[in-house]
Amino acid sequence: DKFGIQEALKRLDVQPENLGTSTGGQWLDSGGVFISSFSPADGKLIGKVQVTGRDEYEEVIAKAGDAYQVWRKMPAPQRGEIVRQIGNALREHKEDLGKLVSYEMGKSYQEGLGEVQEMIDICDFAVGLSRQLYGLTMHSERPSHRMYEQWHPIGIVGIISAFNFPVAVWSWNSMIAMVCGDVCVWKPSEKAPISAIACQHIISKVLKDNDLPEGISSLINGDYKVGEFLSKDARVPLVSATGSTRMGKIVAQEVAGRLGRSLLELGGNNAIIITENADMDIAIRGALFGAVGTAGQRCTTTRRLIVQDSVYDEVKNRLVSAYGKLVIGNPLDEKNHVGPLIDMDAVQMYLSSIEKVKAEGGKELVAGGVLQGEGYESGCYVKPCIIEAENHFEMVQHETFAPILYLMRYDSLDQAIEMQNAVPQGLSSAIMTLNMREAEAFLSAAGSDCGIANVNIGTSGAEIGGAFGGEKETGGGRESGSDAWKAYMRRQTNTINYSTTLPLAQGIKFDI
Ligand code: UN1
Repeated sequence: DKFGIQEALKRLDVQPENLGTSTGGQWLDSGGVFISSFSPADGKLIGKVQVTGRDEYEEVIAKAGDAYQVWRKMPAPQRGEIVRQIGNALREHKEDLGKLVSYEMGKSYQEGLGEVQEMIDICDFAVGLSRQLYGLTMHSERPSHRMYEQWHPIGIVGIISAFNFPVAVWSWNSMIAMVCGDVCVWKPSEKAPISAIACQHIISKVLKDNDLPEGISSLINGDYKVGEFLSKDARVPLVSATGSTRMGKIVAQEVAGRLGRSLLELGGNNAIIITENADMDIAIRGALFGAVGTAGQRCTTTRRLIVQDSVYDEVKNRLVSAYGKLVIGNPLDEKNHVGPLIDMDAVQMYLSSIEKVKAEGGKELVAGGVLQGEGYESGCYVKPCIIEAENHFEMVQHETFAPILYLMRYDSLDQAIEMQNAVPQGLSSAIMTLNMREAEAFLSAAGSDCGIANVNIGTSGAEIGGAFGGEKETGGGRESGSDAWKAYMRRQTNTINYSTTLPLAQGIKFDI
């Protein structure tokens, strides 16, 4: 146990076999089957987590409903105080949790720590927000009337998270929802359930230490069938789901079928435009981290590089040489840059995407392939690759969750922006340029159509303070910072008459 995983698991209260259902007060035994979580880093079993059954789900929802009665009446700044304590508990466990995330998901230890830092940051943000859930006041058209709006909690929020950010994206949702007065039910990815178990232990302790009712933050586990409990349940007014566009379309339809709300953060197909006016050092570094960071498994990963003709060869040569220096291996070993893919299915998708794009005419500049031999026993380590391709290729239009970077050329900036937008997804985008006209054109109404558009920064690695999410097949939802909190509340418009008569709006006369 060279990296101290067993010690970390112990400190995080993770057992070899874990119940998968928790109300935050108690763990429920469903008597059901267990999901095994294997590390893509070394192929070893990390632990098992029991799948939630219908009965335990019912108990979780009942407890959540009861807790909501209490939680919604607690002043928001007091709820913020609880979230502040959760942030501090996460600070105490930052190294252990970062290590577990790295080991279970396969991202580098640095990125694992970064993920826990995002959780801490969102807690701090939510604490401040708990005193800033502002509504507007309006001027009534009627004398001696006051009109204003207030934001109330919405109820039980279902959170379905993905394997690639197994804990941070949950925290964006749950910490904000909690200060808003909602109670949360979390279904983590069945590919990274142990990280969720560890978080649930941390959060349950804070809730218990404060004598709060169980049901404020619950955990359920299993595959899409357990996710369906949430999306089909009218007692869950909001379902926030992160994952593939395919999954999002199903969740959206199920939730819409009962006129619930969904908040979706789905696939990306993010591009960086590199113009002839780019600072090339920044452009290459940004593209490199964007494309190979987290082994290409971020929804913000850079998948397409759209490069101006006159600098195309320079970009190509510098990238090919940088890829040659990448060290691939165990994510917990800090000398490695790139870790494994999540599992063998992901490796198959990676391989078949490369085959398909080659069949469409793509040309490999840096060849892909699966690594074998010592240190690569899990079978999940692949080589980041670069393929010269065209934007309209079917595979280029598609999000493959792997380190495959498509390189394309452009002539005029208009053409580059058109290419950048000509995909079904709309999450993140970037332009590398020192030219103000180019940068502003890219950010204008006729520029990037994505939810995130950066200048001289890659497509990934957003800060929590902004609203995170994207357009088109990315699902339209916004999470995390700015006013994303509004999605977790219901708005109420209040008009109060303190006059001695009853004037009607629009001057309507109605006298008897
Ligand atoms: C995701 O991949 O689902 O902007 C989230 C980023 C991270 C979050 C990614 N802060 O890359």
